[in-house]
Amino acid sequence: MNRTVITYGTFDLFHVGHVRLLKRLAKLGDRLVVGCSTDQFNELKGKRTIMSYAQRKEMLEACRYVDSVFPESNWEQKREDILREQAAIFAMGDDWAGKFDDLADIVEVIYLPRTQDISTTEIKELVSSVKQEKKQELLNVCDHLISLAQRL
Ligand code: C2G
Repeated sequence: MNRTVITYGTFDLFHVGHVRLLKRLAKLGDRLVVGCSTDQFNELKGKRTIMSYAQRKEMLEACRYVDSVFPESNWEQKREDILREQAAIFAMGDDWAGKFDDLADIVEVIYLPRTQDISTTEIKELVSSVKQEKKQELLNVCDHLISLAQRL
């Protein structure tokens, strides 16, 4: 009997935390379907993504643990998705622990431990700090050149 697992996420700047979650979810059943948050829905969630919905969907579809991807555009659609996909298991990382227990009347709800020490937010912070450093280096060089030019 085909056992479908359903999950949701933004999956921006796809990283090893996402991969390890999808790998564990795929092992829970025969088919893994993913609701990927649209750019409009992320705005609603107060999230600005680096990668567009189309790019994040393409990344997920390229992941061998994922069988299909559909758009997540609001909080209320999960019941409909679970019935449409005939999902037996609904699973998320434990940063969402307890948040979707209300679905337990139609599906088995599971929360899996997140992968520690990696997140899209941390990657964004790292990139912006490198950018900041580079900017400062450049400003220092400019100052140095100006002081050289002033001595001419
Ligand atoms: N995740 C993980 N380990 C990490 C980072 C993320 O296991 N180091 C998991 C999260 O727990 C989540 C999934 O990867 O189950 C996707 O994470 P996000 O892209 O941050 O998803 P989010 O924006 O929280 O969207 O309706 C639910 C929302 O769509 C969830």
